Amino acid sequence: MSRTALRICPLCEATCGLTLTVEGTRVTGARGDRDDVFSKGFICPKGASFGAVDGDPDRLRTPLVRRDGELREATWAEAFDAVADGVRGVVERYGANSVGVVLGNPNVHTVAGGLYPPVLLAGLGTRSVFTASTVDQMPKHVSSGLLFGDANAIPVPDLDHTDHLLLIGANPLESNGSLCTAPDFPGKLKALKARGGTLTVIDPRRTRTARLADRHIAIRPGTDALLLAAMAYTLFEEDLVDLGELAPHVMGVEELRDAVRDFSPEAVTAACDVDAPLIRTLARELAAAPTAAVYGRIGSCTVPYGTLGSWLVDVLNILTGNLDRPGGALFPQAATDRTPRPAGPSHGFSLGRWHSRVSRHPEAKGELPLSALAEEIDTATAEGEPIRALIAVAANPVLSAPDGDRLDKALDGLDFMVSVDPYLNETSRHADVVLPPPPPSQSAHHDFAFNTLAVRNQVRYTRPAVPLEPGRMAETEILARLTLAATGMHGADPSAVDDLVIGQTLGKAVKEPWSPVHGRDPKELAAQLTGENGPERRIDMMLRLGPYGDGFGVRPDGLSLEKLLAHPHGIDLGPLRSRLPQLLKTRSGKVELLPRPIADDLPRLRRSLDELPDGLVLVGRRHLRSNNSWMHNVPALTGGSNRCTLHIHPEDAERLGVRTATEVRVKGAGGEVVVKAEVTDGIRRGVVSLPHGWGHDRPGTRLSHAATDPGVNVNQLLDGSLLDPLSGNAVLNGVPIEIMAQL
Ligand SMILES: Nc1nc2c(c(=O)[nH]1)N[C@H]1C(S)=C(S)[C@@H](COP(=O)(O)OP(=O)(O)OC[C@H]3O[C@@H](n4cnc5c(=O)[nH]c(N)nc54)[C@H](O)[C@@H]3O)O[C@H]1N2
Ligand SMILES: Nc1nc2c(c(=O)[nH]1)N[C@H]1C(S)=C(S)[C@@H](COP(=O)(O)OP(=O)(O)OC[C@H]3O[C@@H](n4cnc5c(=O)[nH]c(N)nc54)[C@H](O)[C@@H]3O)O[C@H]1N2
Ligand code: SF4
Ligand SMILES: [Mo]
Repeated sequence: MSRTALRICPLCEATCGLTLTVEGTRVTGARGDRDDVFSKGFICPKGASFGAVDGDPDRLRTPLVRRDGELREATWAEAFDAVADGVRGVVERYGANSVGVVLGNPNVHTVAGGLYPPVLLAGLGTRSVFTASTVDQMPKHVSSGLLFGDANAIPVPDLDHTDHLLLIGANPLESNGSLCTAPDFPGKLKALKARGGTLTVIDPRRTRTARLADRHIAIRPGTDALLLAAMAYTLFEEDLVDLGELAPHVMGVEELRDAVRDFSPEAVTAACDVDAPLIRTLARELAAAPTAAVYGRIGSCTVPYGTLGSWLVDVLNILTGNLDRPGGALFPQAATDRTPRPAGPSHGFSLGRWHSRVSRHPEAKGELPLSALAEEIDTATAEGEPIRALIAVAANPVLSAPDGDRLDKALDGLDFMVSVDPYLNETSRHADVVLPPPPPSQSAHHDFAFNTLAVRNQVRYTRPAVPLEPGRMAETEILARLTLAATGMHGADPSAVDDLVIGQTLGKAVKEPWSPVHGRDPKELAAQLTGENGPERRIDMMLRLGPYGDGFGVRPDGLSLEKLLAHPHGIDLGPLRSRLPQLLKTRSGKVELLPRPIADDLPRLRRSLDELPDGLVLVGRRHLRSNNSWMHNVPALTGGSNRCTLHIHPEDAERLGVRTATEVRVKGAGGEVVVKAEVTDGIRRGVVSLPHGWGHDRPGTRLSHAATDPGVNVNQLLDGSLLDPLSGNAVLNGVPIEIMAQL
């Protein structure tokens, strides 16, 4: 007997609603949910393979604890005892900063990852915090923090309404979009063209997205900030600056004009390898379009000028009056966002409040660069203790962070390590305790992060599609118990964590004059919360306090968990709307167009004009049927064109004596790999490309299918020293390398 169940897909940022077919406790099929208010039936090959991903026989079923050097199956009680001993021992001997925490990408795809890590970090009080953000979008957080005073205020292109999209270093036809949650991104680009709009793609590779574009510009990697600065220059020079309704909310326009005066199209043309007249055309088109949006992603962030590039993306949106207006780039408003407070000056955004111990990298958003994790573990300094215990949640930094080999060794030297991970993989094999979450079908789902980045305001929640298997523990409970064990409260009831957060949040809300619950009794409010467990009560609280909430009875038509559960396909909250100046949290209460740290970093960009690189550089790529480091174990999603090969242009290949399927040795500052070449004119001359997340050939892992075609770890070519200085973000694109054909 089969039945169906709804489940929001957690496999990429598009958050499509799926209808699963369930037989017994097994997911045997998945199709797009046509009634989903947001995704309306869209599904991609990964979502269609949900059952295979969910039912992978290599997923761990019980905790593992290291005994006599070997990871062995253990009970949950034994595992948490070991965590409490391991972490508390290190805290007591060496202090809180000697416990490192690494939070990986899937935390933004789980309810547990949204709710518990903040409590864990606050309870531990460690500054040794590393996340996937610093190999990804930290430059965007920093530029938003500086421009708008809020690192999480990230404008998204209004894909459904814009007339002109300038897309930089993103390949949504493979990735399905990022920092822009849009189910059927490909369909939205086609619709843009069908309604007469234009699409320009800037990418050193002729990607599937580039092939859809009206214009593709194969820029030299790492030089987008120069190109964008030259566009800003052109807008000023040709008198095309028009802030429109934004004008009263923006300061620093004249200072900006001055700051970009060295970056004329003629000055940057050689560095970018883009003709100066074309740069002028790009600027004019942006200014002339009825509405337009500039959007940059991985290729614009993971480069030496990542923060400057991310800043310039929004600068162009602002100078052309496209920020915060329909058809331009807008700020979403999620249902679980905090209650909007009245507009006005706020505390602003600070950078570099402390520094990493070894290389003195500044913190950003409370995090240190993931690139520095290896040295923070393996290097002793006079300033303090190295990291001796590590808590890794949904993170595989051995494959995803720079200097993979060094990190692989460093993890072996830790006194204690715990991984919350469904797999025994390249990173978790080093752990002393592995705590496996259940497969996604057995977890509830809500997108805390991606709803703040979605092209339409909407809210959806799905309860587990399949009951928890006997012996399993929900990931919410795993993280609650881990938090208790690591912070000296081992053994307490996990709901204590939720009650603590609920008490604190309501206690604060009743004191805020703009809150719908101002002046009420937090205990009375807490007693009203519904839900089957702690995480659901917290979601109910967030919804009811939020911008669309029922305000605990003040707005009876407003949102609550109960109301959301009555709408299993979600609730549409309408198109994105203008939100300025309300959301600004800068000290001035305005958009600060030329913040000091940006102005201070511009001379570095200026100097890059004189440092034209010779030699080959490496960029990354993604494949539709893959996802970072953890989906190569699913047979249905591997093979075909989804392989770890080195893309190289025919002219470079010929010069180097390389042919398709030739083995080549690739050498970078951090190490080398040997990999098969794939000659293609889909990449520009002087640039080669390797995907990340491969290298599944290590002993002690349990990834039986991935090991049959392991690929190589591109991140062992990096040495961790190349960073965007403002954000600490790793440079993963435009990295100098050498290659030799293997004889
Ligand atoms: N060279 C290069 N390197 C890159 C990139 C690049 O473009 N080029 N991209 C970077 C980017 S953008 C990112 S986000 C990072 C991603 O790198 P990571 O943050 O390491 O994330 P993933 O590889 O997606 O998965 C990490 C781990 O989460 C586990 N996992 C899967 N599902 C769950 C779950 O439900 N719960 C838990 N607890 N664990 C789960 C997986 O088994 C895996 O071990 O890689 C970065 N590395
Ligand atoms: N199928 C699939 N989907 C995914 C993922 C996945 O691994 N697989 N990962 C998810 C994650 S964690 C993220 S962060 C998103 C990322 O989403 P996207 O940013 O869309 O990801 P990519 O496909 O890596 O696209 C980056 C593009 O930048 C180009 N590029 C490289 N260097 C430069 C440069 O210097 N300048 C310019 N202009 N372009 C450059 C690359 O050639 C590449 O085509 O995707 C998410 N979705
Ligand atoms: S596009 Fe992303 S969210 Fe949608 S089905 Fe595919 S993997 Fe899942
Ligand atoms: Mo990412």
